[in-house]
Amino acid sequence: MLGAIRRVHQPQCHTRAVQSAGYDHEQRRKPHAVLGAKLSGLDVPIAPIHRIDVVGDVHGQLDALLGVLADLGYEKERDWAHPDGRVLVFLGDLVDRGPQSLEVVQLVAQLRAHRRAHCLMGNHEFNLLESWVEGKRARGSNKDTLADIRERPEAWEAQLPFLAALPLAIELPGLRLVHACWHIECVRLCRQGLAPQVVPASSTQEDTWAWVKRHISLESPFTPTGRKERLPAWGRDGSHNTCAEVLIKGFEEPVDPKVGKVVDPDGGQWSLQRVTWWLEPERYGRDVATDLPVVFGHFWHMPPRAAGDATAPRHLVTAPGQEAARRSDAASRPGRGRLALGLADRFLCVDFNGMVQAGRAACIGAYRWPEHELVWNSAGWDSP
Ligand SMILES: [Mn+2]
Repeated sequence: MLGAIRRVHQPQCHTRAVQSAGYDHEQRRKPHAVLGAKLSGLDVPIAPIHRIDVVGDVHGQLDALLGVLADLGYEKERDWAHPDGRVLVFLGDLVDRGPQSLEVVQLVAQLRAHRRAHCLMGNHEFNLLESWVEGKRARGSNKDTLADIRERPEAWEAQLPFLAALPLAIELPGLRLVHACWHIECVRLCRQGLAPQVVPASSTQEDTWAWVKRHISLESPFTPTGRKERLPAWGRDGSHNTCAEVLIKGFEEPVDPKVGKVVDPDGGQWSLQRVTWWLEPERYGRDVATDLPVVFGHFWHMPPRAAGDATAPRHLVTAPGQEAARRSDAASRPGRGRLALGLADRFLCVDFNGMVQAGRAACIGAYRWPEHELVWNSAGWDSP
């Protein structure tokens, strides 16, 4: 009975809404066409005892990650405990591009097991699981990691349950965390398929790790063995463009014909580019909530030079031939720093991999909450 209801209701309602959310080709330029349903704010009071550090895309850069963890005050010799009981939240994209994807995954999985961290799913984990477990054609960005999986299968297999269980979203009272895009209608649609695990408060002594866990609002779309069975396949060819993918990949649109193509960090050239959803409220209207800060990664850019430069800027799209300008811009940025944010800084992208794309060192960013502060580290490189 229940199964029959699901089969009749869910796919139809989802397909219509998802198509209008910009998934099919006619609608691709109009992601704002969705009827937004504004999330009601959570009314749980902020407990000042709970303090977190949100870490952006790591992409296999273990040294820069260790640098930023030390800058944030986590103590390696004490099993990565923080003296103030702080907890880390990783925004996903632990793997690919950098030299030590497996070691980064092992460290974050260990941090999670020891209740020092939570971790969301990024598009690189999502795509990796699709190729590794489901046999989907590998993307260029995953190829090195897939080769490493073939070389070190046992070590990677041991991390599969961790990777397959990465959740999609965390909603703390006063803060939203997601890998790429907080799109209200897609979050709502995901909720219908991916009910959050309800974890009641254990006691008044609830620690910060348990408190954050209780606010995971969307769980992983994968089964524990890495199969994508918890979401129906949407999109024209049935293989892509789910609401979950909007949260971890955002939207894309055709590149301006005057620019032609854009170059990605793996050297691939694309005629579609990422939409900077947080900068275009006129296009998104009700689907981008401005009532609470959103911290996300995915849209690699540069660390700020000064206060006022901190709200996520336009995504760094590199057209062929712009590499020299990008390098000189990167050279003028501090490679390591700490910066207090302003009240107007509501959309915060902590993916500073624009530095590595411009030929400088890797740079891992973090957002401290509730201090409302940015911290970043480029593994031994301080200033220009
Ligand atoms: Mn990403």
